[in-house]
Amino acid sequence: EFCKGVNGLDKVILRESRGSSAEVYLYGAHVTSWKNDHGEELLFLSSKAVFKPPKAIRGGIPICFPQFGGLGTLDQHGFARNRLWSVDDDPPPFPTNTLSKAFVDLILKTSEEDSKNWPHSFEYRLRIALGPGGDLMLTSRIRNTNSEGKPFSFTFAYHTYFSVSDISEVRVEGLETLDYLDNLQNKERFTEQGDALTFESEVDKIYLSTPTKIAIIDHEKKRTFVVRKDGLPDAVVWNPWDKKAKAMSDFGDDEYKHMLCVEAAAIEKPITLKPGEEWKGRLELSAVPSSYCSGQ
Ligand code: TA6
Repeated sequence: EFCKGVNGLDKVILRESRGSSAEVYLYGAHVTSWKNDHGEELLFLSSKAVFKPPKAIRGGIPICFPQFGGLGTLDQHGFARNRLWSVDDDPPPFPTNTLSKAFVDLILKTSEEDSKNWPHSFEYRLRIALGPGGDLMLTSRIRNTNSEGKPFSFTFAYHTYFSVSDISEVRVEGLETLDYLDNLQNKERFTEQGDALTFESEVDKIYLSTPTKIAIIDHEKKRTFVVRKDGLPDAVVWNPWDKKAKAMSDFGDDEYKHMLCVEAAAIEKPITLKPGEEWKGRLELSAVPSSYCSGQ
């Protein structure tokens, strides 16, 4: 269902038959809400988020493309999250495993403006879908449409902000013992300790060669988010904590207590596409009762 969101920005609301829902702005193809069938909001969206281009919306699932972070010549996290996407009314057939009646297909193509900073032509098609059990599925297909034979490389992340009741009661399973680059220590490489991650201060780590499944356990809510990913070998874990939170104008001083970013990404090894080649990056989020999921 198409409607107007904050500041009159175009928004699509997806509703699944058993009651789960999601909302996505055409601005940035930005998912800003994902609710379970009890109407509980599962994503964090800052109360101070600015819905005003070209500022990225603070929260939900920003799309970081064609550059993650400040690693290259473009603005932080590239430009996809700062652009107006269009509805893709001629999508190529998506794999059947995105079976869903509640979905929207969006597309972003090269613009004159962006070609100045990123001289490549691409088509980025994104399908956002709600599965029968209320899972949220994002499928990105990025194709190199350069005519004069130039390959291009990019880094990528689904910069997902999960809503948690209390960050000090959250555990992350699936990243223990892995190597990571620590953004707080000059991106130096370290190895994670042997048990689940817990949080008591600012964290900004890029985990490398991560498993396809990561669990985020919210102890208080007895809820586990399960992140499943395909084509995305890395995972970023970020919480700004108090000092950085205060320094962000579009982020409440105390909001760090109620969010955690776990981002399915491709960063360490940029993805290179020859003309005509297409990359697919899939993210599937589910929220299950913890009693069911802990230890799995
Ligand atoms: O995902 C972690 C990170 O790269 C952090 O370093 C922090 O900059 C965060 O992204 C938010 O970036 P943004 O440009 O959205 O403020």
